[in-house]
Amino acid sequence: MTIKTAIITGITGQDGAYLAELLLSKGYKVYGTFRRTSSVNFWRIEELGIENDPNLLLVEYDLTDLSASIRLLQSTGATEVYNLAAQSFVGVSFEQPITTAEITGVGALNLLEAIRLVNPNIRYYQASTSEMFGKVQAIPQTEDTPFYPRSPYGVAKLYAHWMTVNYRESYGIFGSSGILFNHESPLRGREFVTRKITDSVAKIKLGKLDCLELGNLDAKRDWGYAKDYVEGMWRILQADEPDTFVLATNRTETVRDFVSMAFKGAGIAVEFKGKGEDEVAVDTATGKIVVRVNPKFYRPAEVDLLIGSPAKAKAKLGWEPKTTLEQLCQMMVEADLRRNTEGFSF
Ligand code: NDP
Ligand code: GDR
Repeated sequence: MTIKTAIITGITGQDGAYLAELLLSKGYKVYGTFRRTSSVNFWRIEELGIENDPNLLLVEYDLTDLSASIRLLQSTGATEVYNLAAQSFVGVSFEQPITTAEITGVGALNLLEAIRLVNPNIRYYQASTSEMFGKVQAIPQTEDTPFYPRSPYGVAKLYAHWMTVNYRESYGIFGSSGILFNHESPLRGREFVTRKITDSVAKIKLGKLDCLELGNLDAKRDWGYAKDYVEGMWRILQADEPDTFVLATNRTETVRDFVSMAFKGAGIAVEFKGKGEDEVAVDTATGKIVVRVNPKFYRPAEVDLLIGSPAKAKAKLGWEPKTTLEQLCQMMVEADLRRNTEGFSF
């Protein structure tokens, strides 16, 4: 039996770590790419216990370099490429729109060009996003819903998405796109709202923080569990034909709802009072304010409501999410309580 070889760009990120764990469990040889920085951080693959797996090879690589992309494909002989690398934080994309375009948009094109030049039989997965729907044109969003991105990140991802479709149609490359709605986990970066909330709730519970500051509490998101979603990525590349698939839970909740759920998970009941910038959440047992709104976390343009239909993925790939939002939130709160108790938290 020949061993399958895959490249995962962005191994230091949330999805890269979970996907590597999945592919290793399926017997793949995995090349995981990381960027050269003054202090590379492998805490996620270490937390999953896969950092010393002999089938996981770590390769230095930057998505913005076409020649590096070509050499990456030549030197590894991979037959599947999962392009997860990106400047993925929507808020930062307003401050660094050009960097975001170069990494998140043109970076994907570098890989597609490298595939075209080195081995057009490579299967390519593009990490597309519900942020491409932005100002939503239909509820729920499906593969046929028109796009209307609301951030430089969303626009850059839409470019990469259409390039994937274009390389499929122009050159017959097996380029598939997963339009994934928000997916979270204990490995989520702390700049994203769910993990910011669960980490802060843990610190408040342990007396290490008084109050959590957030931006827009009304934003509604369709939140799933990252480990369920990387299984969907793999299925997308095992399909008979390249295609585009939405992965989502078909349930939407506000940021405010997630805050209440996280405090409940830590045994604290909260009540929201006031409106707009004056809204706060109060611990009903102590009367203390534990959440405030800080407008510095507002975005110049917001995505108000996301809810996706995974019907096509279910019908064609047999994929559906397995983890409820309550289970996901509890898992994240418990992981952050443990880390903050042990005095270690990334
Ligand atoms: P993360 O932000 O956790 O990880 C992004 C990864 O990309 C990191 O490993 C990062 O490396 C790497 N990276 C950034 N810039 C470059 C570069 N120039 N060259 C090479 N690597 C780079 O994202 P997630 O794991 O959450 O998401 C994975 C992908 O899926 C991303 O493309 C994201 O945009 C997309 N996506 C995510 C969703 C989600 O809800 N999580 C939903 C839909 C799409 P470093 O550690 O050095 O910064
Ligand atoms: P998002 O995720 O922008 O949907 O992108 P994020 O968790 O950053 O924001 C979700 C919503 O919460 C609101 N919000 C806050 N967000 C952050 N980060 N910090 C806050 O303090 C805060 N307060 C309120 C935001 O305004 C927003 O409405 C994520 C990323 O993983 C993308 O890469 C991915 O493509 C999409 O999910 C799907």
